[in-house]
Amino acid sequence: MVTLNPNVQNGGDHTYWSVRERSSLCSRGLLKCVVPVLSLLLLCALVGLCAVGVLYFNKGVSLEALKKDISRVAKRFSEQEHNAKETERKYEELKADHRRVEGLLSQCNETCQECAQLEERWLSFGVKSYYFSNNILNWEMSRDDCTKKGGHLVIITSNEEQDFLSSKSGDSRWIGLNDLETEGQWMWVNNQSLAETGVSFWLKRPNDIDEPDNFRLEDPSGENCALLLSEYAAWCDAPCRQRKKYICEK
Ligand SMILES: [Ca+2]
Ligand SMILES: [Ca+2]
Repeated sequence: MVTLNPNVQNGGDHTYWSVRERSSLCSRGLLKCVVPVLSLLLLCALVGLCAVGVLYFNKGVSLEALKKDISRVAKRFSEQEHNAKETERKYEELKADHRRVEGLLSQCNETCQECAQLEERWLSFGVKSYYFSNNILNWEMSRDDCTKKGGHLVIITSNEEQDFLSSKSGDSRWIGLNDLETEGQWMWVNNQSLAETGVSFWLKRPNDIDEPDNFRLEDPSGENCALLLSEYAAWCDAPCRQRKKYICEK
């Protein structure tokens, strides 16, 4: 510590001002050292603050982008979910269509098989073939259907033929015999009379009226068409408008 005496002259003045100058110089040097350091620190602080600001901004931007991405993904997921449900709905519809088509195909196959069976229902006996219908028609429609099939209602001309048809018939069936034109005058569909063929198989009832009886209770016009009764292996006359199975021949 330097103690200065203001009363000291000459040499004393020199010492006093030297100390003051040194002190002043030292303060200025210290100031010169501190200011840059403080400036540097301030600069660093500013840079740091800017860096933090940039980072914060970037994080904010990233967060916004992330939110947008999440929103986009959620929207896409929702669309995919909707598409999946739509696809599932269409799949169920296709399955229903498939079942329906299978049903139709099955019906078609059954029909085709039935057609094939009908075609195969032409049974051969001797030199002739016989068709035993599954459908039922009145006598005239039966006659016409046999014609469409390339044949005619059956004409029975022998015991063997009668036995064969009776054994295969399984039901009452129209045959090609009628007395439509003249009551009691039975004619085959080829215009040959029953008397000409030489054989007949009318049902006989020991204790009742034999066939043909031209019974008129059901049809006042009588019974003018002939049925083969497989149960009795015999014939009867019946109202022509009745719907029955029938036998074609070709
Ligand atoms: Ca008759
Ligand atoms: Ca009768």
